[in-house]
Amino acid sequence: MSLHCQKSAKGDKMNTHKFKADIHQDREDSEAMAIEPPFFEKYKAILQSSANEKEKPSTVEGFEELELPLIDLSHLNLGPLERQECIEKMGQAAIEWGFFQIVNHAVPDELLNRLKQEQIKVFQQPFDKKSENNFLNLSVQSYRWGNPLATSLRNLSWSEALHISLKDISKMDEYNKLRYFFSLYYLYYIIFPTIVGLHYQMPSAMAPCCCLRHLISVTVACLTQCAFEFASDRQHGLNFNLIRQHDPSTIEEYAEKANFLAQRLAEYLAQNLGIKANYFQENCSPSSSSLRMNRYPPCPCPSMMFGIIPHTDTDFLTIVSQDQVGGLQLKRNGRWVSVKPNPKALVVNIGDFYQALSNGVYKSITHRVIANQETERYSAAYFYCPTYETVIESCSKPSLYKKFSFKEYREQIQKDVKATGDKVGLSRFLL
Ligand SMILES: O=C(O)CCC(=O)C(=O)O
Repeated sequence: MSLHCQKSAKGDKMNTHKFKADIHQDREDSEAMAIEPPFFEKYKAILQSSANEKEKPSTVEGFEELELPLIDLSHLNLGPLERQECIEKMGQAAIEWGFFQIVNHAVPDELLNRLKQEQIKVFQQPFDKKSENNFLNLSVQSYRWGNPLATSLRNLSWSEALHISLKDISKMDEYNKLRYFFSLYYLYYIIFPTIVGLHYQMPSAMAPCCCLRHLISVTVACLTQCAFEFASDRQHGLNFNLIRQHDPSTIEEYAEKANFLAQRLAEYLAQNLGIKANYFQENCSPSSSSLRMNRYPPCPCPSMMFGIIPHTDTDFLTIVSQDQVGGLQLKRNGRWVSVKPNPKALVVNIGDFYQALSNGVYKSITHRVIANQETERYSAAYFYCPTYETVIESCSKPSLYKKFSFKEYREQIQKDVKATGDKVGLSRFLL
């Protein structure tokens, strides 16, 4: 069954999309769309309700495109003066924009490219596989799409995501570890005996026996590897493939680098506020943070919905790696502005917890991603978070906010989202 988004004959491309329930079976379409989540099916009721037309969000008017303040992290390694200037510039951006971009961040382009390839491989799998419990050995909530709590045109989103808690990345890596085991097996039974044999110039009488042993070892190693690959492909419903297509170690490598970078950025930002240097080391651990890989498929009706709905981030700070398609927007002085993508930069934004910790000095800014009719977009957001028990308290007095733990904050969000469809966020904790 599919719902089609139709353009009126005369009207403006962006503003005159009309939805019509056109329910039919279209085999070719559904095969081509096998990877896509069933957005239209899910949003059918909201889209069909003409009353909701009035609620249409304004996502396609001409937005001003701005370059975020640019922080060159290589300046941290120049003299003390340049270092201080760089840290102050970062603080100023966190105060005035809540967003900045960083270059010379020490995450190699090559790794970012590999991460994007991993994302493509993950999201190009059939929707049925992606939404299976245990997809990539992760819990069922890891793969997300659309907005399950959408109630109106104001909160429809056209994107899918794999949200990976860092403590789960190693689960994704189980297959690789077994492969590693087989490589060791190969090394032990094939390479070592060959080297040792050559080294000691074994008597020629023993050579046939040694060859036979090698042959059997190679065969056993290959067959075991094949059996393993086959079993894991079957488990994931994939076609048997001798070379596995998925490499979770890239994701782990990126997450490690992003975590290191996030901690350093959080510490530099803390210097401007007099927060003690080891605050983040004490309260954050890599396993409390998460990586969200996003895919924004081309959206037939970009005037009707978002890529991601407006929100602030529930963390200390977020590091975003995005491709060059664009679509990220932030609210600045009451207006939506588009962030100009920079191929050399990562985007950093302040989250709710840093706003609370800094007593409102650093700003957790509402942002969103607009949907794109033609081009698919990828991004990866690393959310730097404290442990669940960490109590967040303003660093100066009088405090704007009550102190709260991450756990309390999360529970409040869950309640609010259920009751109102909106996260509400920090304003719940204002004194
Ligand atoms: O895709 C982007 O640029 C931003 C992603 C984002 O805001 C999120 O994942 O929460």
